[in-house]
Amino acid sequence: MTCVVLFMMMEGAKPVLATKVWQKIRMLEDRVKALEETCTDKYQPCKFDFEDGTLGGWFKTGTVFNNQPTYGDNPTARKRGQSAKQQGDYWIGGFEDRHTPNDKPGASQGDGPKGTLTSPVFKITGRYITFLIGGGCDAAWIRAELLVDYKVEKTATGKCHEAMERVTWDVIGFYGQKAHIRLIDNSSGKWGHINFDDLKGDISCDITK
Ligand SMILES: [Ca+2]
Repeated sequence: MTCVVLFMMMEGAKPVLATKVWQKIRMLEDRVKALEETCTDKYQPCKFDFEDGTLGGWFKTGTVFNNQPTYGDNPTARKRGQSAKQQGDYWIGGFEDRHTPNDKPGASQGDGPKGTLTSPVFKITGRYITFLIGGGCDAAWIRAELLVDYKVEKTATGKCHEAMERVTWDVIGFYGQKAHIRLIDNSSGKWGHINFDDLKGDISCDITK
């Protein structure tokens, strides 16, 4: 309130100036609050690489992700001629059906099954989010989405090749906001699957959940 009075008393100053100052103050307060939350024990930097052999709290619908994550370079195991180029041992492979090292190398479920896979909520704490993506290349049916407050803000898809390539998004415009990654497989046709791995960057997760 002090700021409003001061600016309105200044010669030539207009009420709209005070409004802009207050908007700026609120924005800074939001950023400080987000930073404070990130610095508490509750929120810690996190990544999602599936290396414990589980989906790690990702929520699935449909059936395509029932046997995920996939173990090893399964396309190479069945002599596909295209390496998945996964990070580590485990990744999301919508065509694959080899969940553990004990399952048959090279086994696949094909392009038929469909579904979605949504990450746990995370907080955006900086400029970049990065991940590996491969598989189908028609974003109308196969894609990864950035959801901010449950609204789709960015999308990416593969290149109709099993090899995953790294995609990096500039997310500074969503600093301090809560977000999810959602994988969409809504196709049973050729290249109707998504490959995904190694989501990381400027994100923090609530470690109490
Ligand atoms: Ca991995």
